[in-house]
Amino acid sequence: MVAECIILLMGCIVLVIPAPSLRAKDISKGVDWLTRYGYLPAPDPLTGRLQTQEGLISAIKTMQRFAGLKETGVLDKTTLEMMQKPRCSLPDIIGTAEWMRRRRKRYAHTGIAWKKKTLTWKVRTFPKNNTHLDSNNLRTLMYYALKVWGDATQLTFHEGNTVDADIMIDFSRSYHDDGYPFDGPGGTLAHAFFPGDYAAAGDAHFDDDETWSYNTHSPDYSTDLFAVAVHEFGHSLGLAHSSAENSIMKPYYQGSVGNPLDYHLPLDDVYGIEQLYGKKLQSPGDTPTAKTTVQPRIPFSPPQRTPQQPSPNLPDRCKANFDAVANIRGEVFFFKGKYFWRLERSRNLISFNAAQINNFWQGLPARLSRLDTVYERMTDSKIVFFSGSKYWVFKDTKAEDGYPRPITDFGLPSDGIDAAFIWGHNGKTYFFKDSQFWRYDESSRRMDSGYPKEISLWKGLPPNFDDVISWSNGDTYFFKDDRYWHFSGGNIEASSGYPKSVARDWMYCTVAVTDAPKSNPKARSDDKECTCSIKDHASNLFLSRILVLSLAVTAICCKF
Ligand code: NFH
Ligand code: ZN
Ligand code: ZN
Repeated sequence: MVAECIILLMGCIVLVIPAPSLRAKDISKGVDWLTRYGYLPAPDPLTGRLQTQEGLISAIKTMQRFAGLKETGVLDKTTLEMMQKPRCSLPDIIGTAEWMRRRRKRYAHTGIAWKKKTLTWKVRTFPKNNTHLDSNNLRTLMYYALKVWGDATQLTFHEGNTVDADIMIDFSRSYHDDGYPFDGPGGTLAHAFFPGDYAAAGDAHFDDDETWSYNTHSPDYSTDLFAVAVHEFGHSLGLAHSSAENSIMKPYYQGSVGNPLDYHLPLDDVYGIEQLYGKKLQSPGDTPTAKTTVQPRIPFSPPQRTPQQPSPNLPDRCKANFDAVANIRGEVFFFKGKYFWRLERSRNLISFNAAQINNFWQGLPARLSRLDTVYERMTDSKIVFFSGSKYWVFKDTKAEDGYPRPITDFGLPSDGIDAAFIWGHNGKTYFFKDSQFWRYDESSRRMDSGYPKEISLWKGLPPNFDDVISWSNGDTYFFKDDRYWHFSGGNIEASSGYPKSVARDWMYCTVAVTDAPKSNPKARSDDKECTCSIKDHASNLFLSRILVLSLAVTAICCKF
């Protein structure tokens, strides 16, 4: 019974084997129970169905572990019976009315907070092979990452010397004695334990197989420790993931957040943490006493930057001519050879220097010399990579088992394609090769009839282009060499003034170009009216998506 009353929630995504099919009534009962008792945070509209299901399995496992049951991740008979037993005081933590009210917010929290306002922390183990961060800098970074939360609440943090500090910080790799092994470079970067009365509560673990750095656009494609630490400490204090656009509690790493000294919590996170610990009474600068007590005791020396000499083997981003371009969760990835660049949602390039595909996307053959196209699948947010006659399906940054498979699975010619994307106006996947294109329906996993058609239907577009993406507002961008074309909304004719320079408008290069005035790919000044009428049937799933995507679009083209 005691074990039953402990809640341990991992603030991370744990990959698990999918559960065999369960009865709908049992699932809904189980979900209710897990949500009521805080094992399952509010569903995340951003990450969608798949992660919710995985979150569910992981929550079931946690529940099973603490109930002393076999950790199957399945709502079997024993688990459901256990859920029907009487409970201790936990339901008071997340009252139904309060819970429903909170669910309308983007942020989510566990409802479980520390009962004290002063917390201690300690770095127990340091990164093993890190030249960027010595232990003093690392501790300073942790100090600032906690201070971010302290500045928004009445919480204060003290670096402790004992092994029983509230927030123990470790750098570990692979298996490290908590049942949540890390996964090597890339993938999961860190995890943290929510507050509670158990030993690991509040602790934060960072995957020591990552290359950690801070406030630097490092050439080795390192991960910004400060950004990840702020996220993890949010979990340590009781926050779950948020779907808000600019929240640090989003489940995806969003790149460096810049200088720790200038960083302020996004509003969504301020609201979230205030719900748990109350508002800050005075603004941080107002209290001289607070100021003296929170001054760092450790020096904050500038990062040791690796000299940024472009390696002769690395591709030049300003030459553009990308193999593939993909919009993955709102970020744009440009692939060339074995390398890629990543443009954050804020339109910052994470690094001017190319990163190795295999360091981030795991499961492609090391010898693969180039990709043809990449797209994020509408139905389950998995990412599909095409190269030659083969394709791979990725869940987050890892290839799933069973791949590569032949692209003839899609009904495509076996010798490779040029481009693929999801057209925001009908949710269909389009494949392009030479002067032809196909339309594919992901839900029925079939090519629509009447295809291939001629690319010339998209007016103003060259054949054999490199790739195509859709933008979050429903617009489409086609890329070929150093040029790109813009198609507004559901238009089938390129906007006027295009093509423009990819290097200049996407890659932050200064280039001599001949086209019209400097433009921002987001700008809609040269939009044309859509000329066709609504024809395509939209599924329910798609409808909800299209509402977000294209409120401004009045017509959908039927030609395709
Ligand atoms: C993370 N998490 O590692 C990622 N996400 O973006 N890799 C999360 C931490 C980031 C811990 O509390 C895990 O939530 C991965 C995957 C948000 C700092 C999305 C691939 C799982 C680059
Ligand atoms: Zn997280
Ligand atoms: Zn761990």
